[in-house]
Amino acid sequence: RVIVAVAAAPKKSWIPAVKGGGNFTDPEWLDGSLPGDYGFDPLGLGKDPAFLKWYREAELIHGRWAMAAVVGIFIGQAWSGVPWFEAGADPNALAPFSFGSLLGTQLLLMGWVESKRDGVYIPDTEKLERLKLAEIKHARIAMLAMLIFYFEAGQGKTPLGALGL
Ligand code: XAT
Repeated sequence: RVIVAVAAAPKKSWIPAVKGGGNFTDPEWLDGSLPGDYGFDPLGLGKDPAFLKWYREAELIHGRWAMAAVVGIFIGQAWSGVPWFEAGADPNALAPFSFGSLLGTQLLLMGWVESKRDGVYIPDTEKLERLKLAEIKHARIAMLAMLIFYFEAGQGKTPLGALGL
């Protein structure tokens, strides 16, 4: 146990260490075993291990949707000129492609992904941990981006518009 503690890199914390010791110590339920654990849980939501597992699952799923959404919001508007928050408003608006091409594209892309399912690529542990950390970091920044997109939309602004594009 001692050897592990000595060998492991010091865990990064969300709050810089305060000289002379602050009031912040990482909660013991955040032991660094989860990728992207910086000891941030002031409300203690993850105290119960079952909840912690559930919250991590929710964080990942929200993050993956948000990552897809951020890309979709940029590409959708660049492609069609329609802001993401108006895309569903016009019942007469048509997608710039037919249902057939949508279905065909879907079949090709999903078929390709599914065909990869058997010979699953399993990176070595070190690489896997790096990828997991990258995923959770990208997921978090995408969720933050979505939050900002919502505020922007409240002012009638789009991400592309706000960038002056
Ligand atoms: C608190 C304390 C606790 C520790 C900790 C804490 C903080 C939590 C925070 C959570 C923030 C979550 C966010 C999630 C966003 C403080 C409680 C860590 C800060 C911001 O002790 O918990 C539609 C049509 C359009 C095209 C397209 C479309 C789809 C959009 C989708 C968006 C998904 C967004 C998500 C955002 C999550 C359909 C609108 C692409 C799918 C999942 O035309 O936009």
